[in-house]
Amino acid sequence: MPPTEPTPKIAPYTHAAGGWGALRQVAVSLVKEQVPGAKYRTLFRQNQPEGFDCPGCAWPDRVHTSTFEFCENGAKAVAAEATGKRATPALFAAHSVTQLLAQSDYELEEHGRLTEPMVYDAATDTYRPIGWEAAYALVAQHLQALPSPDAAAFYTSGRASNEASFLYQLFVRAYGTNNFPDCSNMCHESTSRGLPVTVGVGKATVTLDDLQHCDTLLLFGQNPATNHPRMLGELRECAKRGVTIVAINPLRERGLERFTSPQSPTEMLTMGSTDIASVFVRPRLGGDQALIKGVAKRVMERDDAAREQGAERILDTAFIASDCAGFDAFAADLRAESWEVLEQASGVTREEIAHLAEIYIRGRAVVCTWGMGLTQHKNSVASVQTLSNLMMMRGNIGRRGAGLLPVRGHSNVQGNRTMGIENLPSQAFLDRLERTFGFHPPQAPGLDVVQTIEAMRDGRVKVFFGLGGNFAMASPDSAVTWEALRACDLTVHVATKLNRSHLIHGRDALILPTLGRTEIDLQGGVAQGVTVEDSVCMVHLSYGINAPASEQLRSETAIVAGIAQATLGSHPVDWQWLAADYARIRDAIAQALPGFADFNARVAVPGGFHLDTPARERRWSTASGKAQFVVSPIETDTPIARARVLHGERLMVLMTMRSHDQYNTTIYGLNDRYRGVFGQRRVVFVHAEDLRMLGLDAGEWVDLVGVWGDGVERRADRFLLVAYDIPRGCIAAYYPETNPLVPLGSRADGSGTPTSKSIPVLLRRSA
Ligand SMILES: Nc1nc2c(c(=O)[nH]1)N[C@H]1C(S)=C(S)[C@@H](COP(=O)(O)OP(=O)(O)OC[C@H]3O[C@@H](n4cnc5c(=O)[nH]c(N)nc54)[C@H](O)[C@@H]3O)O[C@H]1N2
Ligand SMILES: Nc1nc2c(c(=O)[nH]1)N[C@H]1C(S)=C(S)[C@@H](COP(=O)(O)OP(=O)(O)OC[C@H]3O[C@@H](n4cnc5c(=O)[nH]c(N)nc54)[C@H](O)[C@@H]3O)O[C@H]1N2
Ligand SMILES: [Mo]
Repeated sequence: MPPTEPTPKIAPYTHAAGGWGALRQVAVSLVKEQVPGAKYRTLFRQNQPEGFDCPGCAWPDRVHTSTFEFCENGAKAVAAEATGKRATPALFAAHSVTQLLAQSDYELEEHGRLTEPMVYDAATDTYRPIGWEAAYALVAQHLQALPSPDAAAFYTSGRASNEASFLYQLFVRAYGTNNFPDCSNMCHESTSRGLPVTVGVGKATVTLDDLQHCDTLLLFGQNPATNHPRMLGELRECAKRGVTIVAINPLRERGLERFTSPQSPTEMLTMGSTDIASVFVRPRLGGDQALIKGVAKRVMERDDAAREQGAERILDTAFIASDCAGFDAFAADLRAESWEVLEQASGVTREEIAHLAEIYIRGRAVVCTWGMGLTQHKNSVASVQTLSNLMMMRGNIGRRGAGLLPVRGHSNVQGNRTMGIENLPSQAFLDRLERTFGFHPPQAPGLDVVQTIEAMRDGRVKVFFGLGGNFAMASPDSAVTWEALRACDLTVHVATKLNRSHLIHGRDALILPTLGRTEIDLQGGVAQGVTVEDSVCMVHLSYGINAPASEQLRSETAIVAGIAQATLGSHPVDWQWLAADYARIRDAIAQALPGFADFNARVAVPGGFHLDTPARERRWSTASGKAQFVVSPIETDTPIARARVLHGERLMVLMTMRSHDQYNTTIYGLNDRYRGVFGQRRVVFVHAEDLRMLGLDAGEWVDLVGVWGDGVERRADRFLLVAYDIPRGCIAAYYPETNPLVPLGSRADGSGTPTSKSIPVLLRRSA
């Protein structure tokens, strides 16, 4: 049974984010997951020195946390992993794969933790148990039989530890391919491809310390109350300090308005709250590039005026002269850009843009953060680069209290990349692997997520291996993705819980159950810690504290080592020896990767260490050796613009986003409390005027019909219309229900990220 509230309803939420509502939800999820009493202490060891790193999100911790860092959604993530429910072989014996496929995604995960390795048996259409060694042998046999290593693809979701991911990439490269599709490709790739061009590193240039010293915070395209709740604590401190906080988001997200801190007894008792953002700027979907460019243009205009009047300059001319390249072309492009184009493309008036520019100019130390609202559009790389250019104009990078803060999703997605989970590895990285391990790594670029789907569909990739995640549900264009997975010779999933990806399988298929981060990982009788890297590049240790969900579980590191040994023998390293003590893997990492010297010693310090980001020290690892200004034209002939010509004002641009009760494809419940949605997920948020224009009423059911223009029919049926405060022409609905609408061919320029937040659709009244 899905976790329905008594009756589905839409009821605007009028309270602050956090507070008692959040606390009550923690109790609800502990009871629902049947978490055994002894494990409640799990919650209190989350993100504390000597506890485990929360598997929820990648928001950093303050080093000296003394009290329980409360977070409702972190607690839900922990409860989901510490659940008392089990998906044992009996479940698979009682249900064929076809029967399981008929269950909802919620029901699949609700079966609880996987307990034994399972192999697909076509004769009975069921999964049945298989021993670990036999499972490794089956993978090895398939990999060895492929015509080329490039006929296999190795997916990673962002929870794998540094140790597991390092060993994984070493194995895959020693096997012979760079085919590393990963969740980043669908997430912050526009950041990871965009920033290296401008500032030389695709990561944050700030630490939490900088948040304590900034005076202005610009938050782009992020919903922290739901997705990074611990960030609200920092925002609250900033607000109390008088920091000017601007939320740039088509939606007025509740957590950006007001927040009651569960850490604050006074606020909890007085039902008080802290106002967070003082200013809201609401671009239309995908309008950020034009908005940011407009702010930059206004900064130029103000500087031009200041120079003429002999007043104090607005630009940080010293920084631009000493550290930057390409400024003149950038400035010329800004001066030539038309305000009409910028207003039209951003959906924000010139006056509002000027107001935002004044806020930016007044800031002596500006930090800007961003999430998926900035990265999942066609022009996302340009948006990220224009944003970093705007920050460079006033020297807001590499200075205390100022800098760039892309807020990552999965708890170790950033560490995965650092470890080499990267389909486009740099030559320097490959050379270091070669020097350290004495084998010649593959040099050709590998496939990303979308390219992997295309290659499986076309028969060029025959083995799909997933280290975590839910590829079938998280990927775009579900019909094509499913067809692609089903065309494989072998699909393998290392997972904690059952999900649909395990049921959309190849001819042979394996489910390999693994330890979660909250669980004690014993190797040779010794508890192992793993390391992770958060959004501000702090690397620290994480120790599980719960007993494993089943005695048969193996760690991801052990599973990778087992498969590597079965496939390659002890080449180029003794896999089992490395995996027997994770400190050995960290020694190998220290040898192979820059920045990790003395890894074991440095990570033993509580709180861990900060991984050097050169831009923070104003060292620029760019092609020019300088912080690079980039000219980004505003594109007007886009697929959406063409669809608008065809469909007029009836064309709606859809963003797919997270509700409060989900972790990506894992659905915890059916409420989206802060947006006033209860007991249901198939809702679509539309502006009241657009409803009137379309002749539709709130409360009616509609089908969403894709109009990407490639002749393929894409639709998602039966969504409840909700009148909502959202810019005209823009609509919103939840992921992953809407993934069938995301066209495989609709990708961000320069990063290949599926454009999950700008999908052209029409609304049709359901039959
Ligand atoms: N509880 C919980 N925590 C999570 C996750 C989860 O599912 N549940 N997922 C994790 C992962 S992998 C990630 S990547 C992060 C995601 O965290 P977010 O980046 O917050 O993800 P979304 O829910 O996709 O929300 C995107 C936000 O961007 C806004 N937005 C959409 N389009 C635009 C636009 O064109 N411009 C602007 N300026 N804003 C826009 C939306 O209104 C929304 O507020 O959270 C991580 N943490
Ligand atoms: N339309 C649309 N699509 C999107 C997005 C969007 O905003 N809109 N967002 C994109 C983003 S930002 C991301 S990051 C991707 C997410 O894509 P994924 O990372 O592939 O998806 P998740 O839902 O996070 O994966 C959940 C599964 O991971 C497994 N799991 C959980 N913990 C562990 C663990 O410790 N080890 C292992 N091995 N397995 C574990 C469980 O079996 C669980 O079912 O989706 C992307 N897809
Ligand atoms: Mo993500």
